[in-house]
Amino acid sequence: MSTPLQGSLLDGFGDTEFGPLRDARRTVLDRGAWVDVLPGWLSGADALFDRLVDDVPWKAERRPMYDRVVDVPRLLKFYEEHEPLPDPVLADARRELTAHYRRELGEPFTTAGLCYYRDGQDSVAWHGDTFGRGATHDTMVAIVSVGAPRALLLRPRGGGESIRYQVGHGDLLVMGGSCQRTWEHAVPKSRRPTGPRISIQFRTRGVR
Ligand SMILES: O=C(O)CCC(=O)C(=O)O
Repeated sequence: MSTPLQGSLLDGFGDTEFGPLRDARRTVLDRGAWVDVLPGWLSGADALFDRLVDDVPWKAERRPMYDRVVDVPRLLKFYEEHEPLPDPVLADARRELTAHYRRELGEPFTTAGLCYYRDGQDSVAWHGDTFGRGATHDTMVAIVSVGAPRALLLRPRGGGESIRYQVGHGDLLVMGGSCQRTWEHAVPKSRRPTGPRISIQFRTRGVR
């Protein structure tokens, strides 16, 4: 079921500001993984959501599954390292994240992957970002969420109890350390009326 986005009352009048990244709370997971969370990092997130819906050339993809080809249940657009981003706020966010994490990460965030979950039926299955260096090296994936909140789950690769985060309306979640190869993450479908959400993932060169 599709539900229109209801803007947060706390979202100001559309100007975008970033909160201090030093306020992010880190949870250390096992096997060398960690997650930083900073709710409401971005103000003006609902205005950004509206602009991204209109300005990003969203693509519907299909992928083989067993003996069929199925729709990927979300719309996508990936911005390569030197590709202009669709909104100046994304460039500002990437710069802020790089300034804060660079010492620990050892390199800048370069790419931006955008996913548009139109309603609760859109989702992404359990996976780690293991195309490229994420399969063998520690890295970070910084996710900024705009639009309606969705559950983002993490679980240890190979099985174990999952951890649930609720992300939307300008929240920041950063997966770091070995997280992409030792843990998996997913955004499950929701049976409840669920508004649209856009996830913006910043990664380093060679990680996807
Ligand atoms: O929706 C999200 O924030 C997660 C997206 C994701 O895991 C992916 O595109 O690889």
